[in-house]
Amino acid sequence: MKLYNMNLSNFATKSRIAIYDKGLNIEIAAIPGNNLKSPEYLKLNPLGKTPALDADGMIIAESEIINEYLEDKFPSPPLLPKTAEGRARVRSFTRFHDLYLEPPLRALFGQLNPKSRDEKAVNERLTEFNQRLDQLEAMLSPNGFAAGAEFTLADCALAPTMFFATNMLPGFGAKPALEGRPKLEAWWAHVQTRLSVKKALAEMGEGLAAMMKR
Ligand SMILES: N[C@@H](CCC(=O)N[C@@H](CS)C(=O)NCC(=O)O)C(=O)O
Repeated sequence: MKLYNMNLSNFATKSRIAIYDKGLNIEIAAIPGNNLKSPEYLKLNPLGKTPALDADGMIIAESEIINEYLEDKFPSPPLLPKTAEGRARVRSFTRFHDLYLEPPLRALFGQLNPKSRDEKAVNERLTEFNQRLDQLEAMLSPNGFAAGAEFTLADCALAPTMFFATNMLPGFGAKPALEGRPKLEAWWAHVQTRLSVKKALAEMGEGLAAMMKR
């Protein structure tokens, strides 16, 4: 199997964390043509997004579908609880991440340059993102990882986006993401001790440093 990856992508990092945590022998591959819209990559993944998994010939797109597939295919060690209720709890985080938390942060990527920044749009997105962080604070378990004492797909989804949040918000002069959010602060410190997260976030950091250089 092969994961079509970009280290700086929070969605690809979400799937790399699951792969590393399960200790899977999956090749982490560059995007064919080094471009998400190259004809050779679009042929594999018409969405032109990263990540995509080549599961021995079947291409699976969308990070959460990839992670759920990996869980189905390689259930041990598990990244989902055994009970239906536990699974629903984890999935409420992954869905919250994809639908509500990440989009306002993503909308800020195009506003990084202070010279061309649309201040009104930035303020709107920051307000929305802060509301989402408050909702996350309310949802987080006080027991170590996002959904409880066990590391799960919820942590895989949230950690890469929080990497961006903690690195990006100061650049907008915004209130730091962890300030006034004690559960989020405790979770963020704890999740970074997980070796799979440590490795994947270090790779994101390398990707960020390379982008800043450019
Ligand atoms: N919902 C998708 C989002 C993937 C995504 O947007 N990836 C970004 C990189 S972080 C990308 O490929 N962007 C290029 C584009 O949208 O054209 C997933 O969960 O995999």
